Amino acid sequence: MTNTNQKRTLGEFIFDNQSSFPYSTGELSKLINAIRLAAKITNHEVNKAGLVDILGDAGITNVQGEDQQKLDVYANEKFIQTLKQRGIICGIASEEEEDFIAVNSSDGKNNNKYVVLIDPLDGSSNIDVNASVGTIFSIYRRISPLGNPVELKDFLQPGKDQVAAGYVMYGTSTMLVFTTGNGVNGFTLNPALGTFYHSHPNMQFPETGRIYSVNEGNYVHFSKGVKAYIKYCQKEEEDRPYTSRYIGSMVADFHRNLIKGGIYMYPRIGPKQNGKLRLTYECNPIAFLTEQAKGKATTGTKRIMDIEPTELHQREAIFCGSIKMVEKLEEFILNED
Ligand code: AHM
Ligand code: MG
Repeated sequence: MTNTNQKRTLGEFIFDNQSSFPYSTGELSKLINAIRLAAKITNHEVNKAGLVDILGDAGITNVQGEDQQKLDVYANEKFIQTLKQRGIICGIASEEEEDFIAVNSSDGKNNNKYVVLIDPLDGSSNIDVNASVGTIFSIYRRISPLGNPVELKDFLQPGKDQVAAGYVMYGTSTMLVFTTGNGVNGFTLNPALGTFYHSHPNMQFPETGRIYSVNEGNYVHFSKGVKAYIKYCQKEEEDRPYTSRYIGSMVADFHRNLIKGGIYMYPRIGPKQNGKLRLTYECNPIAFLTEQAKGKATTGTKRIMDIEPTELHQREAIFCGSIKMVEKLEEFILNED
């Protein structure tokens, strides 16, 4: 067994790397620290979910018209509260809230420069069956002037302007994986000590892989190119058929593919529909991590991080993962008749 004492803690990693964080004034470090704290609080609740009355439907519907689970509500509150209280952000937007939340100081002004967009508990249909769920976050510098109230445009920046992004996976182990634009690093929580250790340095997608992850129940709605690519994955030829693996929890599906090599797909479901996943809360942070891990993230025809968001809860199709697999999929989409 590896001695965790030999590994750096997340706190040590942040301290050692502070100078390589964009603009390095220490605020981004504090922000990552606040996410670490909220992750630990949420993790504690997720871990004992089967024992207490927190499973199931909270009886409220969120802005997407979906039932909110009690743990969704809990995680949403904890992340917002923790980030607000630390005095390091000027605003936060959550997948579970209709509008962004402005964070003001007591004088009504806010000189903090960062905004956070967060999906507090993604994959919530997995909660009641004790499968992995995750938190996804994305951090930008505000573009409105310091001291002024935060504005919608601060949250609607293209993914390429992110300064940091990451996820927490509440799985067999709890992990925090993030990037500040200098590669992707993963930290595993030692639950006995309550400390994250640097278990996965410099995570990178294998150039290619043998796993494809998609909800094939939606097959009938996919475009011809996507259908043809799925048939290609299933064909007995060279190193195929590939293996189909789909948990229905983006963080868990993405994390597995990052380690083993693979492609995650949530295509458009019908010609008039966008995908299911939200550009700002899910696609952009995952795309930033993908590119930092030497993979590729696209809508099929366009780089995810080049899209200019027009609304907070906008949905997009996404294909991400090992570069060669994503490029092959793009070929099928380009050549569909
Ligand atoms: P959620 O934000 O409502 O939890 O939905 C997002 C989740 C992703 O984690 C997952 O990849 C996808 O929805 C699964 O959707 P589906 O059940 O349609 O395959
Ligand atoms: Mg989600």
